[in-house]
Amino acid sequence: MKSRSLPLAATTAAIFFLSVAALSVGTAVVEHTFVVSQVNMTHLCRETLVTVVNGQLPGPAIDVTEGDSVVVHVVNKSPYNMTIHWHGVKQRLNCWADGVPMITQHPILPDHNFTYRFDVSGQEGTLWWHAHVPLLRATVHGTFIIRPRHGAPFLKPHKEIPIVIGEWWVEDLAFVDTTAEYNSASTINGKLGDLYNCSGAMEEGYKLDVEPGKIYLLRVINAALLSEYYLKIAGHKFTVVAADANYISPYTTDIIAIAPGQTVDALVVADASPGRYYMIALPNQPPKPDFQSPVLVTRGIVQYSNNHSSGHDELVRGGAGGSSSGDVPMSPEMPDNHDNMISFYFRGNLTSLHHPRHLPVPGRIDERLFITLGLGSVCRQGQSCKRGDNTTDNLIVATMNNVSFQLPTVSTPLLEAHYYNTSNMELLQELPDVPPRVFNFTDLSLIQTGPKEKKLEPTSKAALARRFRYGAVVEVVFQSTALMQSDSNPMHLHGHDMFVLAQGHGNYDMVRDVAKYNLVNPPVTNTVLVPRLGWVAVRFVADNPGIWYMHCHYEFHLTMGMVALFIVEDGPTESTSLPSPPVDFLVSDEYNLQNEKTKLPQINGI
Ligand SMILES: *[C@@H]1O[C@H](CO)[C@@H](O)[C@H](O)[C@H]1NC(C)=O
Ligand SMILES: *[C@@H]1O[C@H](CO)[C@@H](O)[C@H](O)[C@H]1NC(C)=O
Ligand SMILES: *[C@@H]1O[C@H](CO)[C@@H](O)[C@H](O)[C@H]1NC(C)=O
Ligand SMILES: *[C@@H]1O[C@H](CO)[C@@H](O)[C@H](O)[C@H]1NC(C)=O
Ligand SMILES: *[C@@H]1O[C@H](CO)[C@@H](O)[C@H](O)[C@H]1NC(C)=O
Ligand SMILES: *[C@@H]1O[C@H](CO)[C@@H](O)[C@H](O)[C@H]1NC(C)=O
Ligand SMILES: *[C@@H]1O[C@H](CO)[C@@H](O)[C@H](O)[C@H]1NC(C)=O
Ligand SMILES: *[C@@H]1O[C@H](CO)[C@@H](O)[C@H](O)[C@H]1NC(C)=O
Ligand SMILES: *[C@@H]1O[C@H](CO)[C@@H](O)[C@H](O)[C@H]1NC(C)=O
Ligand SMILES: *[C@@H]1O[C@H](CO)[C@@H](O)[C@H](O)[C@H]1NC(C)=O
Ligand SMILES: [Cu+2]
Repeated sequence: MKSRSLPLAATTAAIFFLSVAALSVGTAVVEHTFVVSQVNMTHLCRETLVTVVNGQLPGPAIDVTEGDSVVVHVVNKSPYNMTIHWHGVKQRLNCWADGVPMITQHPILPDHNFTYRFDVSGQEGTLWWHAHVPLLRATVHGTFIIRPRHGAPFLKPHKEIPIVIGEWWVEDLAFVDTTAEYNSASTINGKLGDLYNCSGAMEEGYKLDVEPGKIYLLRVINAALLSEYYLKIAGHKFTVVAADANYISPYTTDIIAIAPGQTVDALVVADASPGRYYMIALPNQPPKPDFQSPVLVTRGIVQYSNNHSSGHDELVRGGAGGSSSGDVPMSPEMPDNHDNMISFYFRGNLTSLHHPRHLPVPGRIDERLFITLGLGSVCRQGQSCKRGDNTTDNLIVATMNNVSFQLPTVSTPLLEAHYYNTSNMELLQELPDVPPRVFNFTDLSLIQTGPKEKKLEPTSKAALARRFRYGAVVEVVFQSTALMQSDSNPMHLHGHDMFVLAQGHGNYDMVRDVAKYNLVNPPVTNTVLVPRLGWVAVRFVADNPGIWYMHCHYEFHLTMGMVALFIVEDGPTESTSLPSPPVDFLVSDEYNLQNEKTKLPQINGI
């Protein structure tokens, strides 16, 4: 192991201002230590063992200014393999820090450490971090805020408030069956709220104190595994100003739709009559015949401070009169949880703000992909099996263009194999540009109900990947299908932002739908929601060499294989090529030595 002494401050952040001349004035190195461990937390009358960072849920916030460098020492005291992904951080020329196990790095084993180092330049806004290990991201996550160096293009808020929407699972996540179980509650900033109680004791809810007339910036993050959420605050409106750390032309609405992986920044003016107002987050879902999950609403309270009184108790009881009378806070009217049009319209109303950070949409297209998202079945064992109502032979998997992702069994992470030209890369199978067969993708009769493993479209598993030349402009149309179910799909691309050109219902029709493209000011995001029984067209520039995970951010679609790797090749120069791994990055032989294993893969050059 390369010896490198980690700073021992095992808590929170230490910020060092560098005097090194090479760095531009004012940039800092922001250093954190993340101790991942298990703690007992009690909710809903049950004690649950949860994996968290620094004993907190949500975990520690990272707060930096554009241009800063970030150093995070992860100390894994949990019994699980761990990696941390910096969701939405582009990691330009630094794919090594992207945090995907066996793609960009070896997992951090229990009782081992790993240090992430990266710069946050050229982007600003609300992002987040989370474990990139199945399910554990439900409790291993936190905010990642990049402040603009030269001010944001909207009114300076009085306060900035993170609103992290999450889920509480009473089961130990390590043992959750990814196809059958649901969370037990939804949460806002880790709190379940007063819609949940046990033995008569209500769960604590999130409380936001506001002062009349002041402006608040809500930094909303959906850290949930399962659902898109609708967020409302009674008596108040939101003005959306950013999404996925890209500015949005101010859009005023009384409801926010946010899918797993996404962030929305919205200004809220405390302009209602002083009182108390519920903030409600409602998960949505497709209607029947899709399988119906329990509707787990959570709520917090926005309460006006009353400067005529001094005590806390007075504040909690709320101000006099107004629209929220007495002790009962005013509730927002929530839509039906099957109303997916609210999400569709919310997204349809977003356009990017004219801002120096926003580049024009590239006009030329070098590569076109049409990717269908669905479910299929593979044989549990062997090449062939009986299909039909027999529930033992088939396994349900999630697919892109009729192939389900399966990590090849390799001992070297793929990025390392790619960089050092070792042989593993032959194990990858090319993601087809189009699905193998055209059918009515959104035909409702394809939705399967009843027993889960009925006869399904047979499909296959492979390590799906697609290569792009450096600088290629890629257009991807994602098409949700009705194969077995009619879920939407929040597709997340690592290392790049995407221009979201258009969305629609039904089957994408190239001739008809190109006319709907917004090539002027489309929103730019790292996660795009493909509507249920519909499609989305995106464009991105493959200008960040490395191997990037591209996947659905619904945890169960992800674990079931709705993944592909986008490999961006090196450009012609050093500044367009993936550099060598960072000095303290353990490549496989070092990692294996550290873990006292004996079989070493052959690595050149180190
Ligand atoms: C959690 O609680 C269980 C049972 O109460 C106990 O055995 C265990 O040691 C606790 N674990 C931690 C990490 O506190
Ligand atoms: C953790 O990672 C090691 C090394 O890659 C692997 O051998 C082991 O199976 C992993 N453990 C789990 C629980 O995934
Ligand atoms: C991990 O970091 C902690 C805290 O800095 C240190 O005490 C421990 O020795 C390190 N463990 C390893 C395996 O390097
Ligand atoms: C507790 O929850 C149940 C239903 O889940 C509800 O009927 C009851 O009124 C709640 N109790 C309190 C004190 O809120
Ligand atoms: C209310 O009180 C707080 C602190 O007690 C003060 O900072 C704030 O300016 C006051 N707001 C108004 C509207 O008077
Ligand atoms: C914008 O939102 C409004 C209100 O929900 C809706 O009627 C309209 O169709 C939306 N516009 C687009 C382009 O989606
Ligand atoms: C499943 O298949 C096995 C072997 O082919 C058969 O014995 C069994 O009865 C079948 N079960 C059902 C529910 O059809
Ligand atoms: C990998 O192969 C490429 C092209 O063949 C070559 O340019 C590069 O130097 C090789 N990298 C290493 C680390 O050997
Ligand atoms: C596809 O299926 C949908 C829903 O079942 C139906 O409304 C539509 O007409 C079908 N389209 C074609 C081209 O058959
Ligand atoms: C998917 O691929 C399988 C082979 O793996 C094939 O049998 C099936 O017909 C394909 N389905 C579609 C919808 O293309
Ligand atoms: Cu999905």
